[in-house]
Amino acid sequence: MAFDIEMIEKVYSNFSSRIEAARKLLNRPLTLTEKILYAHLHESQSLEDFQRGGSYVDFAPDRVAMQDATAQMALLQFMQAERTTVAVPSTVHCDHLIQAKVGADIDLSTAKDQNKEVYDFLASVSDKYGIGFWKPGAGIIHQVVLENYAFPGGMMIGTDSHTPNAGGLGMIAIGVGGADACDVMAGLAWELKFPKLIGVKLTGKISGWTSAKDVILKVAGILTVKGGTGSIVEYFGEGARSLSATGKGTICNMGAEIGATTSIFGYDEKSEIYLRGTKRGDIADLADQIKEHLTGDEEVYANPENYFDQVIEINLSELEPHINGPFTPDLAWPISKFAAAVKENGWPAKIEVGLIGSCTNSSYEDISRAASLAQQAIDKNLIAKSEFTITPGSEQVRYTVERDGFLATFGKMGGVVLANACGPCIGQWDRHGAEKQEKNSIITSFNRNFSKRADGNPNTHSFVASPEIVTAMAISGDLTFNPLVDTLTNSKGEQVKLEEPTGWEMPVNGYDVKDAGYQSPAEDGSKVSVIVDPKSARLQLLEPFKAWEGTDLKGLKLLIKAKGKCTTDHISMAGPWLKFRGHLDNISNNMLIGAVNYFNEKTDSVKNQLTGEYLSVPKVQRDYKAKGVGSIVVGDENYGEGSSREHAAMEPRFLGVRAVLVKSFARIHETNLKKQGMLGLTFVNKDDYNKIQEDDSIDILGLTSFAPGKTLTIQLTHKDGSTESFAVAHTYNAQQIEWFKAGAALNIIRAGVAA
Ligand code: MIC
Ligand code: SF4
Repeated sequence: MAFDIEMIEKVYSNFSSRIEAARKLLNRPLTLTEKILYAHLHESQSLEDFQRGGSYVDFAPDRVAMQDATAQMALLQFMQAERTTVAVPSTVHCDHLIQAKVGADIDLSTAKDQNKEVYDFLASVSDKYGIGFWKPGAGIIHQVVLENYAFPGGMMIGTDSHTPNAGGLGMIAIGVGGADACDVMAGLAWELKFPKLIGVKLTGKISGWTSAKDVILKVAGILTVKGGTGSIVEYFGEGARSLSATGKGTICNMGAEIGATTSIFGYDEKSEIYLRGTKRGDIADLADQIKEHLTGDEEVYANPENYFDQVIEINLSELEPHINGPFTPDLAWPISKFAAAVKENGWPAKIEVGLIGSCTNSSYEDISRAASLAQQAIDKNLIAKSEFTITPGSEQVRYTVERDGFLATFGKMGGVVLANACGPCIGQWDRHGAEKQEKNSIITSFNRNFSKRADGNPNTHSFVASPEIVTAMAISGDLTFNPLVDTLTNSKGEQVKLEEPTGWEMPVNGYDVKDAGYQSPAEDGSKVSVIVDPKSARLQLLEPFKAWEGTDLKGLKLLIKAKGKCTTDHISMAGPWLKFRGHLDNISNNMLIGAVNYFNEKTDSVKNQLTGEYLSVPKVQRDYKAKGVGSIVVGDENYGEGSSREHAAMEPRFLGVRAVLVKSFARIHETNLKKQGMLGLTFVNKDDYNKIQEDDSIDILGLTSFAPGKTLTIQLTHKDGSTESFAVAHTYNAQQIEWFKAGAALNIIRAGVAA
């Protein structure tokens, strides 16, 4: 079922010749990233067409993976492409829609009930078009992909920003919006701006309390949430070779939090151990034959400064465990400095809940190491002070760690095992008491900690750490506890210390699973019918967006000038809204409700320029739409960071916003806007952001000669009648300008099919 050895053979058979050609052309040794990218150039693209850095390049990915919350929109779009099957192996994973409330069994059956319509839709579309379907309960997309589909040297796109998790096994795996997935499944090339390269050299060896997670927590602190934008991060060095494949997966997974296009490690002994351990020895055999191509050239790693745009060196032997947060994943604290930071900033020291698992950290190694601490708590008469939950990443891991007794150990410590799904990580957490909005702290082994993300409470201070640290902190119940040096008082009044965690990289008795939760598609999908009830509140067939009217856009109203951080969670919140991911009209009612209005510092309260009233953002925009008035959204730095969800681009498009003008964009969101026929523009001079006033009427000029590399002009007419204008930049290439003109990229595919 799971892997496609023939496809992999085909990919590998191209490797040597392509890489040799690239080496000759560039006349220098190559990084691993370059090798895999060159090996996956689309046939329409010749090697000579481009040099590294900046330009758009067409690629031919080997696979597509989609999770349920984004697959709905991806597949609704794919259905319009009118193909009989997908052009590359693709899978759907039901993980995001399962709410965490009581525990695995009950939550899973409730989810199957509540989401039946959506699961049936996804299952039938998968069946029809030849897509592998992973049922609810099978696990979280990235863990299931790592265990079954990731392979060294491969290239995959996935409709989720943490798709880079597969980089742990040497794959270039990139998060995209559903429209990109739709293109690749329809057999088209996939375009990406050729990335910059950041090299991270790992020396030394990890030990004691430190784990792979701490590498990325440290890197996030160095590079910040923007620092990886437009770059692929390649890890190498003896330290890299000492990390397990799943540990590497954790590092690559959370590379999404620094905005990196993806992250990658080379193929090594640890990759081989993992492939063989997950019953994919035949892939390991094939990879062994072309080993030298599945890592960067020796000269590159010997003198990385000559081949990477930026090099970071981290000595794992000296790396301390880290805790990052609150509210942003790049606020990095070495554990020795954390207690002081908690006190100085007045963060609530009491830890309400510790949560381990998720797509980031739920390997056998993670769980066994965390369980070793839970066992110590039991042996040393310590009673965990915080609540504690475990979210396994896949049924295979869950089954194996249950068999090996770890889940029982957590149970004795008071832990609750949640379903193999995203649950609390994406606001699918029905946390008792969250509605009171009390200031409180939680600590998780997840990757993101934006405001309101876990439980909808803006006052929840969420911190991110390794599963080991989360477990130790949950035992202590206190953010100022440092397990490396501090003692705890046990139930007998004695002072006890937790020893360093221990665990196993791979299960000694192998992985096992009874029912992994996979369903293969029908041999002949033509007889499968996909039904969408026109009255459904959760699914809605798409109507094509209108083509551009061919003129400059004049008299647009300012919908909102967003202040500060505006992630996709602020633009299209998840949690309670996940249920509308297949219904564009309904989900549009959450548009930008989390963004802070610059003019009144409030969320979800903007001025309707036609009536003067302050109302919720979607309400105001619906009024503009009804009256045929276009609008514009203005934002700050790294606008749209976070998720791959294209709803954050489709909602404004659907409701009649014409342009999004910001200081800078996060990569996936910028592409999503372009694909949906929106204008995504950036200030040439960032201070021009200050010129925009609440009652402005805005013109976008220069569209009739819209061309790559050429700025457009914004003209503001202020309330007092005065005007100001300034230049704005864009990154549209010729093809993307066509998307804008056609009203959306999909309109072009549709026209192609019809022709
Ligand atoms: C996330 O971690 O934010 C999500 C939920 O997995 C998203 C995808 C989504 O919004 O459906 C992501 O990271 O892309
Ligand atoms: Fe799911 Fe959280 Fe991972 Fe996103 S980051 S895929 S919501 S577990």
